[in-house]
Amino acid sequence: MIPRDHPRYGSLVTREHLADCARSGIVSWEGLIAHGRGEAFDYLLGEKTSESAYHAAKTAAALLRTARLPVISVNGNTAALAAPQIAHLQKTSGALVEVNLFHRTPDRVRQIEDLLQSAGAEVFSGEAERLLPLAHDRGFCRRDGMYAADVVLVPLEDGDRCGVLVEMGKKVIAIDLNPLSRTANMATLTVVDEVTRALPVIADACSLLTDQECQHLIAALDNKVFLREALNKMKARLCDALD
Ligand code: PTJ
Repeated sequence: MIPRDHPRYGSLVTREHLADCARSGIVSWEGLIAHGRGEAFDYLLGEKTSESAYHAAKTAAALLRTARLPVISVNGNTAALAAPQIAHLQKTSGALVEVNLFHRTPDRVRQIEDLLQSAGAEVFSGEAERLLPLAHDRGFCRRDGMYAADVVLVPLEDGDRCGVLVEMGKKVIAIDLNPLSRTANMATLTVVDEVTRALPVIADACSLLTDQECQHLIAALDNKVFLREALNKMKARLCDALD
């Protein structure tokens, strides 16, 4: 249906895929709106990984590599967009992969776990309990998984849970194209990049970084700097467009 020579071919194919995933239940209808917001911010970034985002992704790898119990939290959008990249990151980081949903139904959890498993991820599954102090269903997680984790990666998150995880003393890594979002500002570290671009950079860095490089990256971590650099990048592109 989508002509290959369309200038926005890649973006249209992704939209079509997400719409299919919404029809099958993997992505929530609200997830399509979240994707549109992400696309708008990615336009402002030039749809490329910036130098600053690359550095943030390496720092994310350092946090995952040095964690006692790292967990990758997966929602519907992340599974639909990046199940193979999640499986790859799990292999290089050794993190647990746990599904955590805002619009939670047993059927969606099962569908997303199946999709991740068919992409090669080993999913930490089983009975979830309401362990996080949240009024909505993101409060459900596993006692030996996200609840016990010291580092949690949260791609495409909304702010509430991020804040709660930080209050619980965990290091939270967000992947979020919006540097103004509550999640981006509450996280320990935010990679301001598109999830399918960010995950492979983090995964490769997990394999390549030495222990000493991990320590240096963590010691230099200042999330405000990463957020400011992302905003400056967007500002510069807007100013260039006006010239
Ligand atoms: O699957 P569920 O039920 O858990 O629901 C998931 C959604 C995405 C609906 C839920 O987490 C949500 O409402 O998220 P928000 O509050 O819209 O936040 C999503 C953030 O991710 C926004 O700041 C978007 O800019 C950003 N975003 C969207 N697409 C991408 C992205 N960031 C990185 N890569 C993307 N592809």
